[in-house]
Amino acid sequence: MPNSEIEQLSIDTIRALSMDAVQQANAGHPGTAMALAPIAYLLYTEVLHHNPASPHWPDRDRFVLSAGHACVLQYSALHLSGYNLSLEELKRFRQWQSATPGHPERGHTEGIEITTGPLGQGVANGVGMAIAERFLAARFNRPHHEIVDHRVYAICSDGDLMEGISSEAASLAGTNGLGKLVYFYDDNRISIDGTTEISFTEDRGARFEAFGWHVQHVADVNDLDALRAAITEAQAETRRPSLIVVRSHIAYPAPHAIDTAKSHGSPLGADEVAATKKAMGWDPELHFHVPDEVYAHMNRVDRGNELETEWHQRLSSWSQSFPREREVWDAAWAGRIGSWTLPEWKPGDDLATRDAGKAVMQAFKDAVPTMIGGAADLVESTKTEFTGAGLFSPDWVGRNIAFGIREHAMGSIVNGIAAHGGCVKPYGSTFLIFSDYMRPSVRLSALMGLPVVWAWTHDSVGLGEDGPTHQPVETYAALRAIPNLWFVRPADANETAWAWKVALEREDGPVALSLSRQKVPTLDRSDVASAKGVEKGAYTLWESGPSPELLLLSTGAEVGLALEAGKRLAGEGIAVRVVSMPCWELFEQQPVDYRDEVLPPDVGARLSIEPGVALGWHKWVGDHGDSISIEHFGASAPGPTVLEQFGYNLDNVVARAAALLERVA
Ligand SMILES: Cc1ncc(C[n+]2csc(CCOP(=O)(O)OP(=O)(O)O)c2C)c(N)n1
Repeated sequence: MPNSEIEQLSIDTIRALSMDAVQQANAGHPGTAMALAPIAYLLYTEVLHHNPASPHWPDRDRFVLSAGHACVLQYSALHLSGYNLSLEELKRFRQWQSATPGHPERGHTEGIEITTGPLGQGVANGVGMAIAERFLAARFNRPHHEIVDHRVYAICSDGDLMEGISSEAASLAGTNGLGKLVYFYDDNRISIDGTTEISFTEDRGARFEAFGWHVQHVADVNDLDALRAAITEAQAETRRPSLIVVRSHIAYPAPHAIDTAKSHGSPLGADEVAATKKAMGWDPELHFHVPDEVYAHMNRVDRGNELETEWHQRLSSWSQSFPREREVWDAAWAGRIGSWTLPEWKPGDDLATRDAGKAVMQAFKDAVPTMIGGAADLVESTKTEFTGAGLFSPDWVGRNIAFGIREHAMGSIVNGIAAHGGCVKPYGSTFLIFSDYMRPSVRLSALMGLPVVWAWTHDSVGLGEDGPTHQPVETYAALRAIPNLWFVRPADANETAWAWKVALEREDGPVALSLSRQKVPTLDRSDVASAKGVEKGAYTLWESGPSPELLLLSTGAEVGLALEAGKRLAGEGIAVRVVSMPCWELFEQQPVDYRDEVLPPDVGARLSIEPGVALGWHKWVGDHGDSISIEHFGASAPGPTVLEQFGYNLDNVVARAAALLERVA
């Protein structure tokens, strides 16, 4: 059946708005938005269970535009379906402080679920959302009480499927049978450098079938009935994720720009916009024009209110039957942590901070019953799991996700879980060195301000025999360079408990924990300050007396060494202070009085002790200070040997401190 007049007019309105917005901005990506207008039309008017008047309603369907460059498509659909996104904002596409930035940004534009743009990310984010949906459904639904039941739709492009992260995520989605996923793959065979024949030739559908997906093909994106039929089938398939491969022609129906790579990322030009409007039967003089009947046809506020009201009725009947569960539900959606008791360790309980981390996780496990996460096939080593809480699998919905060896997708999946809501503090874990494999997702977690935890272990050359490929050296500096990421390197077991507390309580961004493979001494808190100091990012751990002349600054496993050196130096009559600095970012947020109290400005003799590059330490040790650092890659040998050889031993710290004092005095 041909599309009805109003359907076609609505689709063409999306196309016209997309062309006009890009033309006005003189920047953006018109081609894909124009071509995919029929999918956006169907999603926003017929398919999505959403409420434009209430974009955060928990049981809404989620939509992810993984091909974030085509965001003008989504902005047009949001506007037309009644979200709080005005035509004025479309006219200000890509302008300073507009609600229509160059790629979709979570928290910036109502109706945008997640920040996309780095290709491939959205594919994995959606997998995270589907994991969250399934977990929450298993946790809260009861027979005849389905309060969690929604789908995750996404649009992805050639670039998304070329990026390896999408294969990682799709493989995991297939393994877990995430049947609530419905992805559209825009098979337009064009990317920036031209035809995809030069770079991307395998059978994508077959690849997804091999991943365990249910794959369908639609020969023409403009055939609404074919799209509808495929969507209905995808929805009916509950045991496998669905991919709908849709053939489209970029920039359709522009007479000259169609099927050209140029239309991917450049405005069509005024003449081509006019020619396209003519081809659609539109007046080329009209810009940002929305026919009244299109507003009337596409607005979904009433329908959305109905859907949401109906869900609230289900929720309240469930709440009456299960009042205790309702409390858990409310805490989960508010991101609230229940009360828990921090484990405490005594001097002599020497253990690796990764082992302390494991104990801490069991201590707060019940305080965050909807916290889920896992490691990239390293639970044996990272020790990050909720013991007894089961595995997340097609047959059993436990709290421990086996991400497999897929760090990049793990990062984005965790971001997707957090963006979904309801699963408090999702986490991902691997060796610190492999944070490099997750860096794009970690950066996005910081950009979005997502409350996630990155738990990284084996956090220095002290890991030993695995050698330089596994030994982080530049990694602390690289992570500290990411804005809005808190990087916490606790000194001992008790600091680890406080570090986890900080991580659980942060609401507006990610916290990275850096934990040791090797045992570290548990500091005697009757002799040194309380580990609560972690909450301030840095604190005076110990000092020989008032008015120090020398500051020893350290993090993580090396704090014990700094303390020993401090005591030796004090024995030699030097007024020394040892400062534990587990989290620079938190310390930077403290009032200047506190910072000056911990690091008195008039003390120039400051020595930092951390087994990584000195980059960044200048900020704390100042012009006169010094750093015991590692400015080269590590080496394969037992950990104590490597540390010893690189200067992390008592004699060297004492000698370097003495030399520094002599120079500065
Ligand atoms: C990780 C990443 N690498 C590169 C880019 C830059 N980039 C944006 S769109 C694009 C090509 C996209 O081609 P395709 O995915 O087929 O999108 P279409 O042309 O169909 O819109 C590239 C390379 C990006 N956004 N993300």
